[in-house]
Amino acid sequence: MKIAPNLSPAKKAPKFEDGSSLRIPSLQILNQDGSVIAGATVPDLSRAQATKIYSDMLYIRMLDERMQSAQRQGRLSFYMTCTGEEASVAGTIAAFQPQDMAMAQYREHLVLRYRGFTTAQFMNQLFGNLDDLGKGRQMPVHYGSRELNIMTISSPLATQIPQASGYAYGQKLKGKDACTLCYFGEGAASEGDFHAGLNMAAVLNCPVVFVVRNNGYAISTSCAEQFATDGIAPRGPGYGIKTIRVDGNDILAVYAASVEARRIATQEQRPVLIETMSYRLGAHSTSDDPSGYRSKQEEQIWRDKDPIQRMKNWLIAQCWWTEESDTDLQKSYRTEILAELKLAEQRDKPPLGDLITDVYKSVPTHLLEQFQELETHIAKYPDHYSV
Ligand SMILES: Cc1ncc(C[n+]2csc(CCOP(=O)(O)OP(=O)(O)O)c2C)c(N)n1
Repeated sequence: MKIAPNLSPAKKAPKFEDGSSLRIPSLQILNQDGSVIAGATVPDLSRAQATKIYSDMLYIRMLDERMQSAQRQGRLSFYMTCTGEEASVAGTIAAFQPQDMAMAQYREHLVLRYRGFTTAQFMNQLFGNLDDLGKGRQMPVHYGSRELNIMTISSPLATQIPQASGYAYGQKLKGKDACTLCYFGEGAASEGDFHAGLNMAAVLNCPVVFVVRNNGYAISTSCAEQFATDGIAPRGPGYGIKTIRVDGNDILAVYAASVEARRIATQEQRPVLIETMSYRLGAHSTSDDPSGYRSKQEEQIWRDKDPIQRMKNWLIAQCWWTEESDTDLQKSYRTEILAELKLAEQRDKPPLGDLITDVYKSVPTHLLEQFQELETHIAKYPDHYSV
């Protein structure tokens, strides 16, 4: 829906708007103890789907713990965790359909898990081995799966945003019951691509749902240093985009908003912006140390709002889950992850020649020359290379 500029004369003295009157509240349904807030509407969620969502959140927490340790042990070069933000990712992806395209930033591996990416597939990518779908050409955590409709991660911030608008425009032209789900952090929303992508989606009425995970920091830069407004949500209406802000640690609030967002995108054929308010409990990546830019007290405040604990409390209150089933599941996930980790790190690396294939139909001369130089270099310093 387009709104024409209001040209009616303002009769009073000049009045400037700075957006301070537009403060968007956060939808919340669950209290931390798992009880439902008085008057809140609980979304329709079956026991099977609720326990699947919860199990996947738990799995990613376990995976992140194990892989963070593996990196510290020197077995893995790099890793990024989703810790603290699991509900923001699980509650959104669960409301979408397998035919919907998902484009993520890098902290949303729960999307892959939810759609069926296996532990072996995670490990093969992380170790860049022969069975990695990306043939070992990407840094760890740059997953992707054509089969699961998940676009491969690329680290330059916000590039996926205009791509998502364009992809959704294609879905619109094809008239499919499908939309695009696009994730990014609040830091990425400072990139020009954010503005280009959202404006394009609004003007062309693209069926795309943008999910901005507001986790408080862009590496060491806090929200207070990133923007002068009330977060990212107020920007949505500026583009004519239906927007909602949710408590990102509240699985029911995230899910309820996402179900409606998908309905708007596919049935009304227009974009939606969801801002999930959460906190990155871990470091930005294994190369970061948050003790240099934030306090332990601040972290503790958010640890007390843990999204996994909150959902567990709700599941137990529903009589859908027990502490015993929780302990058993954690144990089986740990065993599976460790076993696959050991297999993946021992698997051979892809052939070096894979480096220059796939992008062009036939390998161009300049790449061939670079590859030959590389081979000569490796032959000269064989001890430096394990390939
Ligand atoms: C274009 C670009 N600029 C800078 C970086 C370096 N960089 C990587 S992650 C990051 C912070 C992103 O923060 P946010 O979008 O809030 O996501 P979060 O990591 O908090 O999930 C920066 C600045 C980059 N990858 N790409």
